Amino acid sequence: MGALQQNHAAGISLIAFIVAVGVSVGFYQFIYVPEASQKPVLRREVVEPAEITEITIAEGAANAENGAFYIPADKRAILGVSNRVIWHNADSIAHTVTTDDGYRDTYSGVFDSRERPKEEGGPYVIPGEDFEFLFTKVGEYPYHCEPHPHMAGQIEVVENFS
Ligand SMILES: [Cu+2]
Repeated sequence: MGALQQNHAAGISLIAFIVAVGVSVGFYQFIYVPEASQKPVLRREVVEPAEITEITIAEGAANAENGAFYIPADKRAILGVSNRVIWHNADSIAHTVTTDDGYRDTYSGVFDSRERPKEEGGPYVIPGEDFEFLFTKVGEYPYHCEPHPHMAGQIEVVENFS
């Protein structure tokens, strides 16, 4: 091989190397990274919101004439700020907090106090006790009490626009 041909071969190798690097970077940037970021990774403030949204289960709520059941019946929570909701049972009998439409949160599971294991207080929210649920998506979440269907409420989770 002459010096010119050696240079030529080296040039081709260099070009092949540059193309290979380019293909690898392209694969990583345009195929691998977008696929990896499709996994449902929740923002820290969504998993650990700074504030709690509180609902009270009213005294006498089992009675349909009571007028007050979940207080407030409609409540807005902000995703990443106050999307952890706690229901406190201020009544003297047990109630549930049960989704109307079978909503299952990808992080928290089914929105229903009856889904809780016994050691976490389930299935009922007994007098003086709490039920808490972390909503990780924007949406409207209607719910009711299973033994007392006249008890109805709704949580609306909105985006944080501040
Ligand atoms: Cu009830």
